[in-house]
Amino acid sequence: MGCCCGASSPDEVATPSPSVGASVESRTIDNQLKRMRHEEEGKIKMLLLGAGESGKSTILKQMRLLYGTELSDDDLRMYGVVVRSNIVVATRKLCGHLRNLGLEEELDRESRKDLEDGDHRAMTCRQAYDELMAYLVEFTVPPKEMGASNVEGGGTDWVGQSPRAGMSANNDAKHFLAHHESIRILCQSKTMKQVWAKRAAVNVVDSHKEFLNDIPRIASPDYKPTTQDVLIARVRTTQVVKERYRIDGIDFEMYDVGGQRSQRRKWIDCFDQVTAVIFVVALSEYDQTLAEDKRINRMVEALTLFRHVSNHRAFENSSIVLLMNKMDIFREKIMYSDIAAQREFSDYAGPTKDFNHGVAYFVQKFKNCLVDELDDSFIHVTCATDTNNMEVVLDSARAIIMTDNLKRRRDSLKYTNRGTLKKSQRDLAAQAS
Ligand SMILES: Nc1nc2c(ncn2[C@@H]2O[C@H](COP(=O)(O)OP(=O)(O)OP(=O)(O)O)[C@@H](O)[C@H]2O)c(=O)[nH]1
Ligand SMILES: [Mg+2]
Repeated sequence: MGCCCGASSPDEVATPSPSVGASVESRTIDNQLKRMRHEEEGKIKMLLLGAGESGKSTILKQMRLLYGTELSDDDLRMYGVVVRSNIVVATRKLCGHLRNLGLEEELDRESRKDLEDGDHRAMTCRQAYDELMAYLVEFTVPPKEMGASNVEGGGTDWVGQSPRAGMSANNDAKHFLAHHESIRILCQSKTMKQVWAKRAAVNVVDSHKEFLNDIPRIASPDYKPTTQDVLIARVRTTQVVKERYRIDGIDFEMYDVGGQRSQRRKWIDCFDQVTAVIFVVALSEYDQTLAEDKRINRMVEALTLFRHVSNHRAFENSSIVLLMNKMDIFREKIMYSDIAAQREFSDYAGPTKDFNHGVAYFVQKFKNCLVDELDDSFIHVTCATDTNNMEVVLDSARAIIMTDNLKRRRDSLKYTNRGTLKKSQRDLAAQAS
């Protein structure tokens, strides 16, 4: 956000004549500036804001990877459980969607064809689907018994259970170990590929495709999550998370909040003395609806939220950095999901399947939400799961925030000082008359 101080126009400000008073004023400004610079060097408070699933926590994970301490085995076990549970959640949604799309017969045909072609796997894709529907979606049969090695405390399974991941994730992780072969077979089917292409209606996390394509590795007893797995693992934020990092001698205090509607009333608690808001938007979600309200388009929600945040009084003196995130998914998605085909974005007049035009269109929509001009240097197109990209973006955002903050404080001082001088002149005039 540009400078937002209540500036008076130059005509209103009386030019001070050189005097002892003026030089004292100028020394005072210098001292105040020095103090503020020290304050700045002491702490920069940054808020990560944006709608649910836009990528805020992933950015915080990148901060941890780039500037924080290494993840412990306990952390990795927790993420291992989350990854396995993410797969089960995605499978449930995709199986339900396959049925709703009326593709069960298609699956039957595919199974028959596989058998005719001499593909005699232990299970057909239809059998895999039936098993998953029964155990994971409709719960028509009790949970499968699992070998002791896969339960309680780990056994020979490195990940085992993690109390930090919560009961529901641990249960899903157990289901994963019991049904991973069926999940793998179903995900490889052509029918499931059709379901995947139509996933927007059921809000499957796009990046979880990487997990679905890598089931045997994740099911292995030796499985230990990689950095990429940690970045792709999804845990909905339900508490305000505060973390501190010391970067180049400066303390950064980062706040991550839950973006879903039910979480937003907690935001206000961290609105005080904010140096910068990093507003995260998922570019790829232009054709999806909210997890919490299926009637509302996600991009429309992000625009409404951005308008509210960027014009909020609490951020009058804060920098606003806009991250247009999930560019990797956006690049892929525009190839089959036309922007102009979305009712909310039917005014898109650019060419179809064009990344640059698409990005520019959405950037302009966000710029239009602001009263002040948002300089392009405050906008980045990002992929939060790509550490190299995020290192460059976070470095550049840090630099621009520091510069903007110093400039805005200087301007604010200048105006305050002008106000003081004007008042002294009025006092002198009053005395003289
Ligand atoms: N492919 C890809 N996936 C991303 C990107 N950014 C985030 N994700 C994934 O999107 C999912 C949601 O990201 P989060 O960081 O949990 O989103 P959030 O904004 O913190 O969501 P809330 O906590 O609900 O507010 C995770 O599975 C991430 O790995 C990106 O740029 N590209
Ligand atoms: Mg989060």
